[in-house]
Amino acid sequence: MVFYRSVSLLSKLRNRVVQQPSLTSSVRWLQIQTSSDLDLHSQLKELIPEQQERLKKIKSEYGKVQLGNITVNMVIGGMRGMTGLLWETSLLDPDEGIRFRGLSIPECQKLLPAAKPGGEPLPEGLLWLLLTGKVPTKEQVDALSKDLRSRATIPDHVYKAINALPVTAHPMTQFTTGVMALQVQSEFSKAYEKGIHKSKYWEPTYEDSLSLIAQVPAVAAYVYRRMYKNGERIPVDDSLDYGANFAHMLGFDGPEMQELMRLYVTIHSDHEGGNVSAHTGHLVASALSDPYLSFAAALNGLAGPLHGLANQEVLLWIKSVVDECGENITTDQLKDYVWKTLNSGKVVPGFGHGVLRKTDPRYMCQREFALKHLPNDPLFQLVSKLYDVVPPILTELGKVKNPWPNVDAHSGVLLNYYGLTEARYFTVLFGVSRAIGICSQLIWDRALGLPLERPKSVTMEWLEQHCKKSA
Ligand code: NMX
Ligand code: MLT
Repeated sequence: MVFYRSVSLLSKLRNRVVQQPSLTSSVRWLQIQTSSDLDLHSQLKELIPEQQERLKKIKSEYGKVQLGNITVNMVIGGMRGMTGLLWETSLLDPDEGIRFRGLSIPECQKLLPAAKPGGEPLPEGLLWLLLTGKVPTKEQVDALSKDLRSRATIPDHVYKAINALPVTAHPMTQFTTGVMALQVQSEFSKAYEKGIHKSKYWEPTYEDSLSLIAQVPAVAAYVYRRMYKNGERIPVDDSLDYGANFAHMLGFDGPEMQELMRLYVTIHSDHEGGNVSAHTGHLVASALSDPYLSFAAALNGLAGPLHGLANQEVLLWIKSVVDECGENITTDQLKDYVWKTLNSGKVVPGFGHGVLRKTDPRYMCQREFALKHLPNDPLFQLVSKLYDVVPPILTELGKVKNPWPNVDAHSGVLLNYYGLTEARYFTVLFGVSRAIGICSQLIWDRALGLPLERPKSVTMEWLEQHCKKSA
């Protein structure tokens, strides 16, 4: 039965690849899982040698091929457009948006196993896909869910470390502190101290990564419960999948909130390698810092308002619009409010992107979720109005490269609708999800033997002299 389903899915995918030739390279080794092996670790063990060979061949055959010219603007402009990282788990197209191992978000929604027929993808399935490049069966996803649940218990000192902070500390500070406290259990650090051979680095990295992914929801949920629900902890429920369990530990058990959490965790997981959090995690891990240290560093980048904190900023900004103008705001009032924000030297949160040049497909799938489940919610209607009002204004500014909404423009109103109203907490949810993408790539970083990251920097004087010489 599983075999026949797999074969038919495989042929659907093959058709897609044939219809869209530009995708063939990104889905070169994407397959539907045909093996009945339920163990992710042994699947990876099988895949790693072939991918190591592939990288060796790329190095020896194409090592000297140029990938573009580096300009002064790139060096002083945040390295935009400069290709400089190997990141296997996902690839971002400026117009089309993210593909996870070659699959777009709508394709993931169709192909990855769900908790119920036609439901949102299970994040464990995405984790399997990111790690192996293969779409797992429901049985494999269930086995991975079970493995993650078995790793989910958090040592007591983690709660104590968080409790040492004032309860008013920002939720991201509390969350990162919890992740740092988890670091004492790192298998990679212990193995390194004992002198592990470099060919085996990926194995303790895998152990740390899976444990970290398993444990971040409970750490995150504790931060939420401590800050907003008198510190009453809700334990893991062994009957629930990863996304539903996270919602449950936060205190939300409704089936729609469970579906939202599955979708949320899936779509925020990975956005190729150059975004601030992923790049930071990858950079820190390149020094052979273990996954806990690397991911905690990544979270500190995610906590910045131009990156993950934008999801908090969006809901706070939307609520400030409502406070000032009421829920039934007219288009002209909304335009005035956007201009007021811009004229006071602030950004309009949730709009723009460093790479994307169209509406973020992560925004679109959240919009579809809202149209299905909460079409009459006033804040959703305000978000829809902003979709009409903001892009022309940002375009009028003349300097914004992408006036369209990103993932953060939509997530807050969905969470708010289901009762998760505390905007300052939102970036923690993003962080839980991002553990899946960053840790998946860290395993491959070690499996492929990627080196210490160390780009060259220059001074303004160096630039002036270099440019005068080459003029
Ligand atoms: N509102 C106002 N100004 C903007 C916006 C915006 N939403 N987006 C870009 N600009 C400005 C930007 O500040 C820059 O101005 P200046 O030259 O005076 O410094 C100018 O437009 C050119 O910026 P871009 O090249 O279009 O964008 P860049 O790649 O530098 O930055 C973001 C990308 C995402 C940081 C930027 O669009 C932004 O600040 N957006 C709002 C914050 C946000 O939503 N961040 C979340 C991104 C997604 N995520 O989850 O991480
Ligand atoms: C992300 O998900 O990391 C953001 O969209 C930012 C980015 O890709 O640069």
